[in-house]
Amino acid sequence: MSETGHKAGFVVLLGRPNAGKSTLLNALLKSKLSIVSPKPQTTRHRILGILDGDGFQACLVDTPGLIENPKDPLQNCLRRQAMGAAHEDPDVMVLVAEPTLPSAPLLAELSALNRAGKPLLLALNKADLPGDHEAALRAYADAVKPAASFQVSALKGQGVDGLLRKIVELLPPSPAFYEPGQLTDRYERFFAAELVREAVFDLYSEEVPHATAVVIERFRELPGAPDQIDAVLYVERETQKAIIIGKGGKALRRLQDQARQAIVDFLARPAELELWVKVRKNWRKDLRSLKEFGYLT
Ligand SMILES: Nc1nc2c(ncn2[C@@H]2O[C@H](COP(=O)(O)OP(=O)(O)OP(=O)(O)O)[C@@H](O)[C@H]2O)c(=O)[nH]1
Ligand SMILES: [Mg+2]
Repeated sequence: MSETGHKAGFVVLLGRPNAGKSTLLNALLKSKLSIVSPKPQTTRHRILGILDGDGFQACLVDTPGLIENPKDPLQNCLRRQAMGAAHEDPDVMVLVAEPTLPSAPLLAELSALNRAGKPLLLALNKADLPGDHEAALRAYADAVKPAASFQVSALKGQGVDGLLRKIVELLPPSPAFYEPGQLTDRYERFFAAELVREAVFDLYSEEVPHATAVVIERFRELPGAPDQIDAVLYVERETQKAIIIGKGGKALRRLQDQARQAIVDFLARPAELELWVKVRKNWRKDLRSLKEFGYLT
């Protein structure tokens, strides 16, 4: 124990795309911080969510899904972000998995994560869905040898408190790393960009969400007036730009309305949002663009 008996540490949530890591982060925080979608490869950054509790501070890190075979430089960046978080000496790792039988190469990769000597917890998610949860739990547990396993539903909040109790038990004695009450280490403009991306994932299909990056060009806070936010959506091709804008600009207006509402809910204050769409040819393969958009660090 630290002198005050306080505990604190870093807890990395890892797993395949779509396993429910971001949903679990939000459930642990009881606050919507990380964007979520039914499509894989939604999260593109590490996202810190700071959870203060009675005598502890858990610094929870959501990560991009671990892609088995990256197909372009963006996917390489996502993989590197996630593996980097695993290798930066977290105090606890939480492997978030879906209740389906994992492939052998995936198990081999995941079991390697447990050689860092730090406790690894298994959170078999989506307990509310039908399936052979026991078989999936056994397959993962045999391969990765977690310190403890939990069946949870991040979506319904089931089992999340038990997982949190174990996380807190494993945190080392330490003073807090962040000021009490601080939820994250990123600026509001980062989350505004993420919420625009979340609306793109919700409203468009096929390649469009994955081919879209969002850059906030202006974020002005004005006393007594709504915030003014201007964002540019970068897509890879003219055809994608046409899809985003839609006939007579109808699709773009819908996107703007949905994203603005999400931003207002997040900021808890009025905001105006204006969107522009630009083509940056094949940006997912272009290292300069990946750097500019914050994916290559
Ligand atoms: N039924 C059910 N669905 C869930 C649960 N947790 C997450 N989901 C859904 O699974 C989908 C993926 O959730 P995310 O939280 O975005 O998954 P992720 O692991 O962060 O995905 P990436 O960011 O792409 O790696 C979304 O549609 C969630 O609503 C759960 O406990 N039960
Ligand atoms: Mg995610």
